[in-house]
Amino acid sequence: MTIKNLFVVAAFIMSSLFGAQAQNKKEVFQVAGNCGMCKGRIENAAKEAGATQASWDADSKKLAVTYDATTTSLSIIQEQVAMVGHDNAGAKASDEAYAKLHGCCKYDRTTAAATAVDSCCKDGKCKDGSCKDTSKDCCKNGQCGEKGKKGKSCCANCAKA
Ligand SMILES: [Cu+2]
Repeated sequence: MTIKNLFVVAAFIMSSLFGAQAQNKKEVFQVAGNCGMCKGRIENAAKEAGATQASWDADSKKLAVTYDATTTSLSIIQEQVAMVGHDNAGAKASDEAYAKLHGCCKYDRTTAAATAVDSCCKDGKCKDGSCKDTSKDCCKNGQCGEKGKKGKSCCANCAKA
C-alpha cells in the first residue's frame, strides 16, 4: 500500500466518522389550543424537543416544525407538545398536564380528541420503534409490551398482546 492510498483510506474513514449530515425535515400537524399563550407554550415545547423552527397557527391549529432528523424525530416533538398539555396528532396530553393549563388555554377536549391519536402505538407497534415513554405500560424498550391491550389510552390499536 502506498502512502497515497493510505491517505485515501484515512480520509474515507474520517468522513464516515464525522460526515453525518443534517437531515432537515418539515412537518405540519394538528395541535389543540386557543390563544397566544398556547402558541408560545406549543412552540417552546417543540423547540425543547429539538425543532429548529416551530410555528403554530391559532386559527388552523396547525403546527409547522422544521427539525434535523439525525437529532430528533416527529414523535419526540409530538410527545413534548403533549407533555406541556396540548393534545396533538401524534400524542395526547395527560389529564394532569391539561389541568395545569391556564384557564384561557383549556381547549375543548371533546372536539380536540377527535384529531389526536394515541401517543405511543400505531397499528400495534410503537411509532418509529422509538417510543421511550416507559411510563406507558404498553411500551417497553421501544416496543409494545406484553401488557399492551386494546383500550389502554396509549395503545388503542395494540390489539395483539
Ligand atoms: Cu392559551
